[in-house]
Amino acid sequence: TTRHKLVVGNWKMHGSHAANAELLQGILAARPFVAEVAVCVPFPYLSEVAVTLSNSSVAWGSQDCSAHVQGAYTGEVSATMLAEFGCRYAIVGHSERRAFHGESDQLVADKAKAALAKGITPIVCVGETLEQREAGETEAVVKRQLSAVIHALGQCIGEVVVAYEPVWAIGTGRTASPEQAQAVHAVLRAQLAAATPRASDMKLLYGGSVKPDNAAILFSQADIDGGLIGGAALKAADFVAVARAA
Ligand code: G2H
Repeated sequence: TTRHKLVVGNWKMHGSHAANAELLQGILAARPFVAEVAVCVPFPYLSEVAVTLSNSSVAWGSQDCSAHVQGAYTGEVSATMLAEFGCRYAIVGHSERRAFHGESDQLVADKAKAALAKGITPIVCVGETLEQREAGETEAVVKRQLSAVIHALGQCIGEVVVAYEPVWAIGTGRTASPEQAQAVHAVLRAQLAAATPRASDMKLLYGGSVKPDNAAILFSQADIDGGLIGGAALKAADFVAVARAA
C-alpha cells in the first residue's frame, strides 16, 4: 500500500495574532508539499486561520472537540461549531488532556464519535507513560486506548487518524527510536485490521519530539504515515523541514 503521508502541527497553547500570521505565511510560502499538511490551533484563532488558509492546500483543525452536541457545557466547543470554521481535523485524547483533564478512554472515544458525526476527522492520540513502558505494559495500554474508540465507532473506525505518542517522548527531546515507534505502530495496525478492512489505508502518525533531524527516518518506517508535531511546529522553518521529510 502507498499511503499518502500526513504532517500535523499541534500548536498547543501557543500563538498570537502576530506569531500565527508569520508562521502561516512561512508555511504557505514553502508550498507545494508532497505530504498533506495541517495545523491544529487554539480555538480563538480558528477563524483567522480559516481565512488565511482558505483556498490553500494546508488544512486546519482544533486540539479538542466536545463529546456533546450542544447544551449546558460551559467552556466546551462542539463539533458543529468546529465544522462551521472549516476544521478538517480535531485532535482528541492528547496525553496532555488525558493527564491534566482526566479524560478517560470512553470520553476520548465519545469525542472521536462526535467529531466524525460532523464530518471532522478525529486524530485519536494513544501512548504509554515511561512507567508503563518500563513495566512492559506499552502494548496493553495502547490497545486498551484504541479499543475504546473501535468499540464506539464500529466500522467508522476506518475514517479516523491514529497518533501514537509515547508520553515519555512528548516535549522532552527524547524521541522513540524508529524501531520502537514502528513496533507499536505495527501493533496498532494489526488491531485496526481485526476491526476494519480499511486498516491498510488508515494513517497512523507518530508524535513525540519529532524534529527536522529525526523526521525522515521515523516517517520512512513501514507503518508510520507522518507525524503530529508540537515544539517543531511553532517555527516555520522547522515545521516546513519536518513536512518535507514526509
Ligand atoms: C506530542 C507532540 C505533539 P512535541 O505532544 O502532539 O509534541 O513534538 O513537542 O513532543
